[in-house]
Amino acid sequence: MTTTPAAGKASAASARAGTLPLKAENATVVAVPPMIKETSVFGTLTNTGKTPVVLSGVSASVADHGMLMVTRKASGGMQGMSVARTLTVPAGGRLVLSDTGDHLMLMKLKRPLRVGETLTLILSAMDGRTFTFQAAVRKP
Ligand SMILES: [Cu+2]
Repeated sequence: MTTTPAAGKASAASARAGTLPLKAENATVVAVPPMIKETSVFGTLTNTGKTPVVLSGVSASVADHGMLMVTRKASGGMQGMSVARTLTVPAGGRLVLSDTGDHLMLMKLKRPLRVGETLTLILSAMDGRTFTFQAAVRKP
């Protein structure tokens, strides 16, 4: 008789979920003055896989937490950004992260960022897969 506890299977699958089929280009963390405790992350994500990658989170050791953001024109013509539960990188396609569109944010920075330093960021998907990439701190 073989039994496979569903919960155990799920957590093991999550631990072994692996790496998302993504590439990051021009990944940039916007340099902010030391008193500013949040910043944005821009760049281009390319999905080299055959299925969409649905991102559900971002993290970095320099920040308390990260957020996925979208920027949309509101009815008054002003641009407003809001938190998104997911961002999707289409199969074989790209997601451009910019100040006028989708982007990532790092919140409650634990220390000032230095222009020119490289930070490690981790994107995660609903299925537990992750993608670790480097982003340079640059002035906007
Ligand atoms: Cu933002």
